[in-house]
Amino acid sequence: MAKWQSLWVNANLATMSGKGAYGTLQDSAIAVEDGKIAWLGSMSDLPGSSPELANTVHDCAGQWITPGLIDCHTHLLFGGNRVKEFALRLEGASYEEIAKAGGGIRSTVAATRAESEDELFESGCERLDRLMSEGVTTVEIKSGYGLDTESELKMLRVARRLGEELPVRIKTTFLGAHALPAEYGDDSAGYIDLVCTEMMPAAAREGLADAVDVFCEGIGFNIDETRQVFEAAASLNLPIKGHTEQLSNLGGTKLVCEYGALSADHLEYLDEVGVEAMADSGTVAVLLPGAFYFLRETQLPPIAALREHNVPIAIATDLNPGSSPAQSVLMMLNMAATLFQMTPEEALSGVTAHASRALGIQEETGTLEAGKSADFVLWDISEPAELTYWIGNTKPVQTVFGGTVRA
Ligand code: DI6
Ligand code: FE
Repeated sequence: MAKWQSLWVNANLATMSGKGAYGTLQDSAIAVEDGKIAWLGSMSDLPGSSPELANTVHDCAGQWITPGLIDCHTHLLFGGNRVKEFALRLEGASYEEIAKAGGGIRSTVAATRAESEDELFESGCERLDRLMSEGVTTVEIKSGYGLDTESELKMLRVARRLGEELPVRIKTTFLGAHALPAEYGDDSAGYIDLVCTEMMPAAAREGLADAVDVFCEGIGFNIDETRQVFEAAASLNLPIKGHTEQLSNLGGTKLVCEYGALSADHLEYLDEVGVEAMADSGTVAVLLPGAFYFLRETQLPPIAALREHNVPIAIATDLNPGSSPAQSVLMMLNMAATLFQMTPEEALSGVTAHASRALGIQEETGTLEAGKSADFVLWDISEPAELTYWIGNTKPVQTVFGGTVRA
């Protein structure tokens, strides 16, 4: 028999698929060939001794392996920061008041437009490195701080380039409908028209968008405008996601579900009708505890109802300068548990199996299963719940992306 390229032995696997807590396989091994998981199972089922079976053998000495972590909702590319706005909010100004006064997203748009592709790439690299240092192997990156055709395309090109130059999988989302840019005054209709007839088709033509998202909100876009954007996405065969029910309930979640959305995200103000719509359409609920925390929100997302209807729940950083300057996925696991009372197992599913579904890449990554990309992380922990338990500074022993150990 030909040898496998590499083999990890004496590990406990949190496969995040199959039966039992964390889909655990104790005292097990993972074999890798051509960037994929070629085999996994119990040490006692290995068809020979390790050195005979693979060219490279890694002894995990009883440590744990999880799937590579997935941050399925970020706005990782932006110019500047909003530290001054943070100070204003601490003095009592609300996020919405700041947005209405022309600050908020618009101030980041000005700073992002002013940066070159190389500048955006550089700061993006730094943030991405921080996520990757915690075992993240897939990151979704949204546009939405350009808000004119060239600047939106610039953001998406930079996101693609990050995926080409760094050992990480990047999925891009076109979020042209994030806010109304200042030069449009109150001409929302005119701007949505630009998004649908110019920006989105251009992004699609260049293959720059893996999905389309809308900020459906009082300070974002209304239901009719959101529908228009989704119609345009559907005509370009682009999958849909939505920022819905974050600050109020406009019924955006029900709408995204009509379009078979991959995910509906935020959801603090989601009601029972919305939860049922999600269950019917198989849409993933992406919860963003960093934004909940940083905006000092008190309205909790309807976790119990989501559980009851078996809606898969993902967790992400929402990494952005305004509502969630969160650069740690593991910190979000802890917040999901402490703020949302999710179990450590639900939290870990939220950044692995369920996060892959939120990006439509569940056949490729998100669980440890033969045939999937060999994206996994070795941890020096006594049990998987430790990943949720510690607040900050848990680092992997090793991260493997597409079968290659990341430096
Ligand atoms: N909701 C959010 O939390 C981010 N975007 C959105 O639609 C915040 C974006 C920002 O404040 O810059
Ligand atoms: Fe967001």
